[in-house]
Amino acid sequence: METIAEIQTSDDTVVHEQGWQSWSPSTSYRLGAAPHRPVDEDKRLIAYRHATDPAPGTYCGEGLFAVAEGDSVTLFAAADPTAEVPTILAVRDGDRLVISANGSVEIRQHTGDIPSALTAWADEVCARLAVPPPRPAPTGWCSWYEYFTDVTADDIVDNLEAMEDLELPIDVVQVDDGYQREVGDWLVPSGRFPDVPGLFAHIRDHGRRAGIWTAPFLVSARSELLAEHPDWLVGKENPVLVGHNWGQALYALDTTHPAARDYLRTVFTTFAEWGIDYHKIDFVYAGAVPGRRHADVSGIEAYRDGLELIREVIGPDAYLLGCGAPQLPSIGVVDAMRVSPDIALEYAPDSGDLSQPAQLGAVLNGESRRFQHGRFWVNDPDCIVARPAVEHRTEWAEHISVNGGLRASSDRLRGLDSWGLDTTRRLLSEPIPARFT
Ligand code: 9PG
Repeated sequence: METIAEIQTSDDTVVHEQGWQSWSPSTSYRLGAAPHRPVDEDKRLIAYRHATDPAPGTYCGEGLFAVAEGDSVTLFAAADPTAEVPTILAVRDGDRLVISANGSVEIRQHTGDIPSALTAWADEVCARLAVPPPRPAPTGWCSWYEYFTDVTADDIVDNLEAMEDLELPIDVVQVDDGYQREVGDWLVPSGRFPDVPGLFAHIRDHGRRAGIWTAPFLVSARSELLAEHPDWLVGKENPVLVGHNWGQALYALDTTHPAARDYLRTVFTTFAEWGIDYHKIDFVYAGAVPGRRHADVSGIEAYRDGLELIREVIGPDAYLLGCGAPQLPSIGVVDAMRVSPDIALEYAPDSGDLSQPAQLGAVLNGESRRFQHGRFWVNDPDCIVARPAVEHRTEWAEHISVNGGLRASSDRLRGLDSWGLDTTRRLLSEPIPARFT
């Protein structure tokens, strides 16, 4: 860490942190307010940047940090955000704030508020990297927030028929986690999906596009992938642990290993043969963790390589949605990006960790990352859930209406009451600004 600036502060100083990946809390704080941090090691591994563990009282932005004093904003930004994301720390020293970073950072002065400073920076990054304006997103229906991992092929067909009966404007039917037997074994169906290619053909026969969920850079402890190819993991004989979920340990696929790359090619080529042209790639932070790989490259370079490989295989016309994804290193490769933790029935997370599923964290990040929409990609605020069981469902619908680029419903459609159905229809139909200002 090297000191890069010292700023005089006052009672009105506000700081802004950019979190590492989709689920990492990202927001502004009045100086002195405690920043949102992981409540335990498991959550830290799954939702925060591994190499960063800021001391209490330290503010921290991953590749992006701002300090506002009245209408004067000092922005600290990664000089080359798709290649290197310096951790930027801010510590108070009396009435001064000492800023340090572990990589190349640009310091920019801006007159206005923090969102306008972030917007101006994002515009410049897009121009510099020649990022084309994102295509408008298709609308969707996603199985996750109603069925979770218990989803069955019949559930998908039920909803496919319901959206037809209800005449909902849904372009893509996206099957989420649960069709596969294990995380990593993307071509091995779970018992609840007897004919995966047949199901996708059925979706297309009904005039909808077919979408699928994967966590392409994750390898779970119980997977055949791990049993057969332990050498494909980041860390090799000492595989790097990237979290626990689905009741098991999770490791990272080495996206620089030639045979692992061939496996990814096979998976996504097979999906294309099944007629799938919409991909939600999840937990992709795993591809960027530091650790030993086949090629001697940084985690971020390996991640970019992995993303670009997927993009190459699915082709330019397929739609690619990142989730659990490092934000800045994904610029220019994904069409849409989850900018927040998951929505849930609960307004606030039980654990108190704002990276965890609940409306509070989803809204916090969705608002903070508005500036990314229409610049780096289309912002995905997470799914429309409008059934009565959703706490504060009117607020969630309003959040999507104001901050949402991608629109996808995730209720059992026949279970919606009239408010839920009307709201779902409205959110799927309303015009979406090409970019937010
Ligand atoms: C499928 C889900 C859905 C969802 C994704 C992602 O911190 N966590 O343990 C954690 C678990 C799951 C999760 C997010 C965080 O959800 O965002 O839309 O696809 O995976 O398993």
